[in-house]
Amino acid sequence: MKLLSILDRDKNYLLTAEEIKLPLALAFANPEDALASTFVLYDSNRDGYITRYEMTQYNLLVESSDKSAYEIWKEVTAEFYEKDINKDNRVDIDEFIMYDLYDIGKAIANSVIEGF
Ligand SMILES: [Ca+2]
Ligand SMILES: [Ca+2]
Repeated sequence: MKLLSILDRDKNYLLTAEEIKLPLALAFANPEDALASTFVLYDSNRDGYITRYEMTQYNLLVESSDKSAYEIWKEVTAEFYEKDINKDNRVDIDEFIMYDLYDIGKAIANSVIEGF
């Protein structure tokens, strides 16, 4: 799961002012810290790398239950290969941050942000 999908509660790939105000204020203050705290949610054995297995475990926990484990596995595989920039079969914190910041940047550019 991407940070964007946590912020974008109605899942329309646009962030409204209400959706982003608090988390984004925090993220602007320290985007790397905000993402680093997401990273440790995935890295269950705390070795500093997210494996495809760890990402699958996490998504099985947080995804809605109407998806089969196989569907989640397929989604994770696609997301994992996008995130694993140097193709060493694990995602480190730099790869994780780069991927999410790019995504959030796009969403902000797409959004009409009132009062921000
Ligand atoms: Ca790990
Ligand atoms: Ca990697």
